[in-house]
Amino acid sequence: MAYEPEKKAKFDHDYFRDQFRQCKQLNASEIDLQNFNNQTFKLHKADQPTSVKEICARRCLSLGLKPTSSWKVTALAGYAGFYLIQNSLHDLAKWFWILRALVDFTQYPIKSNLTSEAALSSHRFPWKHYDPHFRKTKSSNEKKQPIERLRWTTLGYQYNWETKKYYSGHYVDFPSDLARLCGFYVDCLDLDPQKHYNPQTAIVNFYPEGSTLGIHCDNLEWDSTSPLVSISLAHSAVFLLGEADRTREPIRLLLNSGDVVIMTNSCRQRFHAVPKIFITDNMNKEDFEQSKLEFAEEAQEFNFSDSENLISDGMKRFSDEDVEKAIEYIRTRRINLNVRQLKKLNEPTPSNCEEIDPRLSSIDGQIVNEF
Ligand SMILES: O=C(O)CCC(=O)C(=O)O
Repeated sequence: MAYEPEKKAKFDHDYFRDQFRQCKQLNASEIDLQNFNNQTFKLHKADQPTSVKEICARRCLSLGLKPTSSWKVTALAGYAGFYLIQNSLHDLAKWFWILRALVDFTQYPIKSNLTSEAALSSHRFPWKHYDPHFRKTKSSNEKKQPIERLRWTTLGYQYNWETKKYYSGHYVDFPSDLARLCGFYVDCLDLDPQKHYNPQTAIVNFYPEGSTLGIHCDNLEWDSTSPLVSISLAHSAVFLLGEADRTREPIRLLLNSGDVVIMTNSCRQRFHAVPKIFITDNMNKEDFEQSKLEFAEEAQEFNFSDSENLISDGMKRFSDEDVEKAIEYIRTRRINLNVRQLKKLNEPTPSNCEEIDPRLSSIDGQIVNEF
């Protein structure tokens, strides 16, 4: 990804930046969030509905998905290669991916904005060290816990935000369940007729209320035409999608929990950004219990054994404590799983993928336990 927020624009007027600043000021109580996307949909909705393959309901549910017939897929006229998929994930699947992001996708050796700071155990295993009640019992100017300062982690090939390079020497296995889910979406929309889709890297973005993601385009992967699959979880965000330059106003969309965006081919060259997080979804304990019940009822109909169902099986490894902590953590946060393919299937690692990241390898020393 290439960030250029502060770079002086090479054109007369930066319409993207104007819209970014406007959206940053939006106030949830003054706007109609339910109808936020209507104007964009009216102006740009493609004439032809995007077709989604009909896949048997059992296969969908095995991945925590609703039948494809109930998905709402929007393609926008004038924005080829952009798709918004709504109503595809079961509520329990949203919880599963939130827990997976927090419990599993934050752990060393996965790199994050925290691991560059120090070899402290609390920075490398911020979830384990997270105490959701910590701030309530200490004075309000107490320092934030590491997990509260976490902004991104990387899966698969590790990306260095300073050198803007991927490093093969820091490869962490890409989660196969996430690859399966993304592959399923790509297949359902028939975006990979040659069956080359193979995600190898992801950035997990953690957005506290008030945070933003600057204007950028995702074109640093060697294969920058393959579908990029982006899954929104917990609270909502305004997503701006512009052109390959910034001379026209971007369109704006509200992304809610469970919404999936796919950007493929030329759409990968478009500038985009997240200027605003809205606190919208009340994901609490009752909501969690309810989604567990509903999912179990549906799964029972199909007589799954646990190992046949990604969600029922996967949920087993999260403790009650993980769930309690996650509820507290996402009270004011959004999470985004941003999955990419780095290189074409069976291609060797490109020569411009450096072996070792000097900045990260220098901190790969012994872990210091803070507590
Ligand atoms: O959070 C989002 O929805 C978008 C994230 C994104 O654009 C990125 O990670 O490159």
